[in-house]
Amino acid sequence: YSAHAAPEVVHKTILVKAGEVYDGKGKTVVADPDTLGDGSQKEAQKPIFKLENNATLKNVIIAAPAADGVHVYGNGTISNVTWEDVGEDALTLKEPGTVNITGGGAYHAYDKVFQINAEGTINIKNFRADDIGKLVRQLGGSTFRVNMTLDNSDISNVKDSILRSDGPNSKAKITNTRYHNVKQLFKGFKSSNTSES
Ligand code: DGU
Ligand code: CA
Ligand code: CA
Repeated sequence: YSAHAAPEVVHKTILVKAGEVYDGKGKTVVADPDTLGDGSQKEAQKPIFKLENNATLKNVIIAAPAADGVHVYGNGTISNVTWEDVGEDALTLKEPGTVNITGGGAYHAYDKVFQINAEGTINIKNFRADDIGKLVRQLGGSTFRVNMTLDNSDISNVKDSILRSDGPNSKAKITNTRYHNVKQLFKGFKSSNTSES
């Protein structure tokens, strides 16, 4: 007897269609390493979840291997999702949109947690992250406009920085957040585009 159900092994990316809600009701999922990816730093792994525009993902624990996590195409709502052991990265914004991430957390990301590959906004609130490289990374070398906010969160053991961009047009704001052993809050922004309070 065990109090915990075995994790659900996802063999093929789960599609959450435009405007729909996927409620995991607290279940744990892992990637099939043979079909989605082993969660290492190898590129071109597949996501466990693909969210179309205005889809919602909630109440899911993503354990190892986590492959390429969650891909968001447009606006997305992520609520109470925990990445126990981040794969290549945890979530990627693939097409312009706003992603609202509330509750949950991300642990043991060798490099990036949230990867932003398109113009947009990422709002992170009531989040916990520990043992990560970066919490948010705008695609290296890109100059499209990204707006990052982090509020009421608890962030520890960050090797590089919490919010990272190379884009002179991007903005970053951190409010009401606790840190422990964080190398840098912001990296690669114009300093007039950052604020912390
Ligand atoms: O060399 O293209 O990390 O979407 C850089 C790569 C990198 C992306 C990104 C991602 O920026 O692979 O996973
Ligand atoms: Ca990558
Ligand atoms: Ca990736």
